Amino acid sequence: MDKAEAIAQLDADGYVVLKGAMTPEQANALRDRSAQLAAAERKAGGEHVYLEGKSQRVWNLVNKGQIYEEMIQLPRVIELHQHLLGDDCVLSSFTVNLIGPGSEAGRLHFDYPLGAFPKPLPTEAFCANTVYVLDDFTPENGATRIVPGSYKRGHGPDPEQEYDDEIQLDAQKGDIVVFHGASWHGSGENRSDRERMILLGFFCRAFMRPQQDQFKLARPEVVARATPTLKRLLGFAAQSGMRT
Ligand SMILES: O=C(O)CCC(=O)C(=O)O
Repeated sequence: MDKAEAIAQLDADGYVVLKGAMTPEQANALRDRSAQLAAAERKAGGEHVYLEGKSQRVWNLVNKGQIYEEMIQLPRVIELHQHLLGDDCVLSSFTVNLIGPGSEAGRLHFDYPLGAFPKPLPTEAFCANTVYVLDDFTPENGATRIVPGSYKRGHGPDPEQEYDDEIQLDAQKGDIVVFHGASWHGSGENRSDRERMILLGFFCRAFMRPQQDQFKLARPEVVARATPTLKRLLGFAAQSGMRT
């Protein structure tokens, strides 16, 4: 799928699946490193678990391995976020999201900080997400659910309601999904006996406060070797005047 086709689908449905956007080597390296990090954080304590302790997030991936620095700035990912959020868009957070066996479905929602916005929301995006698929999605293993076109409704989902037009993403290990941050989405119930892993590369407009302060958190060695694109994503071009 070329860039124009991807944008057309993104604008129509609020999401697009980029088939085979990672090489098998990249997907394997991301999965291995992310599994290592999740296990190490559990062992060390202080890990972030949720959904009754059956699911886990690992935060701040930019600092946790060079492979993440490379993968967050894939041109095919960045060009779609720039389409949605402007050429100067920044990284808001980059996390592992591991849905363990027996996890219930996550709540259907739209992304931070849209809950705090006046409604109705405009259809223009203020934030947008990227799903790096590291395990084949199946209907049983917690594949991400999404309501196509929901970003045009101007408000979030009602958590008490079921939506007939909700679907589960059909994607395989190595695919990347980009979606408009106002698209209603959530993780599926994991009825399988294996965990389901994705990465979430979350972006926002340059004038907004990111979910994690990438500018302050980035380690000096990450900044020292950062490409101009990564530096911009970390917020180096988006700081307000610092003259005293
Ligand atoms: O893991 C998923 O499938 C979706 C996760 C999600 O929506 C979130 O963490 O905000």
